[in-house]
Amino acid sequence: MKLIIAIVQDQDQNVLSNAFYESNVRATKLSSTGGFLRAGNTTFLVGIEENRVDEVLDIIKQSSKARAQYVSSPVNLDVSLDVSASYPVKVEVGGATVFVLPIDQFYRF
Ligand code: 2BA
Repeated sequence: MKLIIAIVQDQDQNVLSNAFYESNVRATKLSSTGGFLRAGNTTFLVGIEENRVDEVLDIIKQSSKARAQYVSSPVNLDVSLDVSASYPVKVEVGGATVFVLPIDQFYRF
């Protein structure tokens, strides 16, 4: 058995939830926040048999899109005048960040 942790953008979470449901994949959805953009994203926990890991990875791949986001980055224009401004920096986010971990034991009591 494996634990798949998938971090996706909030815009994709509904599509992914539905795809898991239709494929009979059990998942838990957590609201999370990215450390870099400090924007909301969604983390899915999926406990799955080893022979279904590739199937789950395919579902995640199909349901997650990469998108460009812009972050305001402070820039100092002139050190001597201490004038600072910010300019938008383009960041490519996603599709999905996925970890696959071994599970030692799994119980449902
Ligand atoms: P955030 O941390 O908000 O990062 C959003 C996007 O900003 C990242 O997209 C990446 O393109 C960029 N980024 C992140 N850290 C950066 C840095 N130090 N310098 C320059 N650009 C940076 P993704 O890589 O697709 O990541 C999407 C979200 O997945 C992340 O949101 C974070 O919540 C999670 N994530 C990504 N890598 C992770 C890791 N190694 N461990 C845990 N969570 C991770």
